[in-house]
Amino acid sequence: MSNSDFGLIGLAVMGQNLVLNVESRGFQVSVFNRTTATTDAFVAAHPDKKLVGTKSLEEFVQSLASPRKIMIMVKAGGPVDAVIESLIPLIDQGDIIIDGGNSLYTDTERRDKWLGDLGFRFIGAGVSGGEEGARKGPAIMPGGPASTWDVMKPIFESIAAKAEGEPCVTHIGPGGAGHYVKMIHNGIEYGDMQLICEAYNIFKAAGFSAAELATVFTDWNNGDLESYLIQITAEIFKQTDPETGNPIVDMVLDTAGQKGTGKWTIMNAVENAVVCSTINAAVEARILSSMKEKRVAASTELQGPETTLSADKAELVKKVHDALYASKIISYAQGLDLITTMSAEKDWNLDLGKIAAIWRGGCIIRARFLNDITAAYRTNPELSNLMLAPFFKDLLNGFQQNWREVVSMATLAGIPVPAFSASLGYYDSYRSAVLPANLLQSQRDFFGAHTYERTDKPRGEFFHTDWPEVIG
Ligand code: NBP
Repeated sequence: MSNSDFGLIGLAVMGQNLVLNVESRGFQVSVFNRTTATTDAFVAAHPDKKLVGTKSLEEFVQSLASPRKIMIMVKAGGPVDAVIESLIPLIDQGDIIIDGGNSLYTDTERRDKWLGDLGFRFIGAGVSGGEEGARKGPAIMPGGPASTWDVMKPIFESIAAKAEGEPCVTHIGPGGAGHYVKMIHNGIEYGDMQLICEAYNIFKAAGFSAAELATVFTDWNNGDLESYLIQITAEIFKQTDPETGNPIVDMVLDTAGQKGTGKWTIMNAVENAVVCSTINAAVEARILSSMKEKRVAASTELQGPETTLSADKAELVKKVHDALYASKIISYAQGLDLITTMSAEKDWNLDLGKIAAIWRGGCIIRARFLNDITAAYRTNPELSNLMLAPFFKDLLNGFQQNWREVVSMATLAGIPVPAFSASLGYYDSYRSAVLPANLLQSQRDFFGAHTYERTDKPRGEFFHTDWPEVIG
């Protein structure tokens, strides 16, 4: 039987759910997994579906209609190369391989060239939405040749989430652009999660119960902060641990894991001289959280302030709302700035309006305010920084006072707010016509004769001072 419309390799959580999604749109799907017992169990569990289970890659490839459309959904890194190497002798010129995992975009660029040189077609597609998104409609960020995207478009558009009637998938750009944008999506996700955790930590210090927290987050989800992450946070606060009867969140150990996309985002930001301080704070907060034993030991050695947090609860909710929303705008402004910079660097010609639009549904960072981000970039595709779009500028100007009060209040009470304060630091630096870098440049000239420009001379003219010698 060689008539399946689509084939998928890698039947773990994401693969299985994507297969069921594709099948539910009327396509016949062939499946293969390295451990064939998984394939057997999966196909047996869905006897009424148009699935073709295969036990070898040869059988899998033979079961697909031409040109073959093969999606790889295995662990990122070496396994993707291993699967591609095994496929190469079996497939024909013009067949399409799609890597749907969280691959590093530079790996995708390498594979794009490798497969392109051999006459095959390759798409590196970021898929976001976790298990539920994969099953019901993820956001998909495909990169590769536009002509290959045209072939894949009907399937991708049918399986993607829909937002405001538009599918949450678009051709992002050539080569590794799709996986690159997925990486930034994940970096932004890190920022969003950390900002929510800092809001929670302030409320906890102010004596909010889990039930009160559930109410706050439910209310926020009914307002301008509406988003998947705020929604699931409200649900988390409602859950009780069956063993102890305590809120489940109080029973979860405060050490966070990470798989690497946040770190990759930060490394790329530094390489491109773009500030992503909110995401950086989020990555570092996870690192610090993982040092549980060291933190416990230091907690009895290093002193904090005497002050504790006392505030009117309703007033605090309003102030933290403003601090969270303002910091979130900064985080997106930084992530989108990085995309803009890389787009120019790589000549990708990325459309930020389209990218923001596909993040409105299916993915983990889906949020009401992505409608406003989409509108901002559709109105002005050349926007230099999201903070300066009229809608967001007005919000920031309105939020900034409460934002400062929250950062000060938390700092005085010894509650760590690294992402709130990093965001505020970026905001204040960006809006400063004058920064103290005049002193910094003087220091550089002092010890290294690095020269400086003068305030009273045209830019581009460089000066040096003969500084006094310092002994000792
Ligand atoms: P995993 O990332 O846990 O990978 C498991 C799959 O990879 C299994 O099918 C396994 O086969 C296969 N595999 C491995 Br491991 N090494 C292999 C090899 N050398 N050759 C062939 N197959 C190999 O699965 P996942 O969580 O479904 O994620 C798949 C991709 O999607 C990853 O890149 C992930 O980062 C990305 N992603 C995941 C999520 C999520 O929420 N989980 C969300 C978005 C994106 P086996 O059964 O024989 O061991």
